[in-house]
Amino acid sequence: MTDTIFSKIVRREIPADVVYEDTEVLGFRDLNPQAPVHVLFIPKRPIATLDDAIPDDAELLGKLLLAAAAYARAEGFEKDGYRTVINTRDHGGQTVFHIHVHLLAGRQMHWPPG
Ligand code: DGP
Repeated sequence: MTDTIFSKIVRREIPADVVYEDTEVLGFRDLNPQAPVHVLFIPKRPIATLDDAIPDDAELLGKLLLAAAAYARAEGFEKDGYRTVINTRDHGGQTVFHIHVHLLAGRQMHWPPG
């Protein structure tokens, strides 16, 4: 897949407000936050979209979700709750083609989304 801005963030070629990191996952604040807390969790090894994920990616995808949950718990959001979102391609609203989980917290979310 082609390089995206998120791979540049992983390589520290452009700055980001990194709030979570382990060997395979990076979490950093979204540039355009949609909630008081809006963090993006990405695998350091890029996958373009959820649709591009294959069975061999299952463990990595699981780690992505568990990283978001661990961060939310560490920040104390688990009691009130939070939202996790993966946008996929055009109709999903995806703009950066390096898979990412949005973690939104700190306010009441509504359903259905727009
Ligand atoms: P999506 O629409 O699901 O592809 O979300 C992409 C998000 O990435 C969007 O909410 C804005 C954020 N974003 C785009 N470029 C940058 C950047 O350079 N730095 C950071 N921190 N966030 C970015």
